[in-house]
Amino acid sequence: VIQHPKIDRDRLLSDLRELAEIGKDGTGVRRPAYSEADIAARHWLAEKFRTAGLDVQIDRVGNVFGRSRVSRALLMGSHSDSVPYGGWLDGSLGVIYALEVARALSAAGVIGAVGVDVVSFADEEGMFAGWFGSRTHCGDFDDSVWRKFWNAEGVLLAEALEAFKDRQRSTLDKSRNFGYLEAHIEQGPRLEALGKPVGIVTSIVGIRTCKLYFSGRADHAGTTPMPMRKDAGKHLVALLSRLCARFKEAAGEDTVWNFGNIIMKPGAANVVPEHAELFVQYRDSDAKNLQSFDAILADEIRAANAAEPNCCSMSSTMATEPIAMDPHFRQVLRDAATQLGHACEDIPSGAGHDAAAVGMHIPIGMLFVPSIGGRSHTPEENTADEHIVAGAEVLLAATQRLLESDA
Ligand code: HGY
Ligand code: MN
Ligand code: MN
Repeated sequence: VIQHPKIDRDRLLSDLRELAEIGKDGTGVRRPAYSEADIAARHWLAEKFRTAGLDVQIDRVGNVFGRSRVSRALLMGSHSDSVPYGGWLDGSLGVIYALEVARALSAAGVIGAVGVDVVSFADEEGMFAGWFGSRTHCGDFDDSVWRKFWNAEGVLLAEALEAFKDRQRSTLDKSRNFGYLEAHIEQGPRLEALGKPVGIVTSIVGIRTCKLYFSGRADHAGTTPMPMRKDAGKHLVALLSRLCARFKEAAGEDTVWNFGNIIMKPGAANVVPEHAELFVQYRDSDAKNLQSFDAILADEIRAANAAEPNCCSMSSTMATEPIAMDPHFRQVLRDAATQLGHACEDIPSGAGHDAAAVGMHIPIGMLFVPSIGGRSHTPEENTADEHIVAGAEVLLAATQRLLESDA
């Protein structure tokens, strides 16, 4: 018997809160990729997917899938890893939404020829490499990168992946997954300011993330005369201050940039730094602005090496282009929100999402719910329960329409 599918509000909220217990840190979570808590959360999800009647796979890089037992399905989900001191909803919301939608559709007897596949991608936050799980699943990373990326603790990606060494690889099956739908908290202040519970994402920014390495020579900081020093830190600071000035000069209206970490080694007040690292990231939805920043960075590295041969090198962990959402998915999300009487607004995403990686291969759509105070990537991150429930209802209605239109 086909019934009207319904979000179970209590089950949705309690699953979200239970997941937030894993790696809980105050009001937030600490589940950086492949930490004990991240892996525990993946096993917890696998059990939830199994109980929902989905076929479970944890793959070779830790992506967790719960697949409907049909040959065609809409892929839905997000990620369950977090930044080092993250909030409880970033990523988790989209995964639990997808699970709840799959449960609601199957309880109502709606899943016929076309179903829902639920996923939690691994290392979305790029503790090793941004969107690592989704990009690997989509075939855009081969195993050579396992030996090229480290996390901030100096753990090699290949070593972190030992936890999944007995697992099979997964590959995006385009004949099965005809699209990918991801819901997420907005992580910014716009929906709240507009007083609207739902955002229909228009595009995701392009992102460049890289590390700059500086080399010098360790020496006694009290006895080595200034002209004799090879100071890696001095090169870093000089280049950083030039980047600050030139980025500001070249920025478009919406360009953002960040210097997320500085490392000096050996790291003592009385030792001249032998080695230094600077994390640089910039984002824009206009590819031209990204290219001007690329050029400035390359130019400054050249200038540093001209002043002191081989003192500076760069390695990029992410260089993605802006990507637009599928117009049909956007329309279906908008219709679903309208049908349910939830006000919605078109909104670009300044945050990166797995959808951007998957969207290189199949159509994508994204829905946002408001973030209280616009806060995210901090334990302060939160969303009102009523908005959490509203977003799930819109996602459910949109999913049902997408399944019907594909069937
Ligand atoms: O960094 C980001 O934009 C995202 O939260 N992964
Ligand atoms: Mn995040
Ligand atoms: Mn996220």
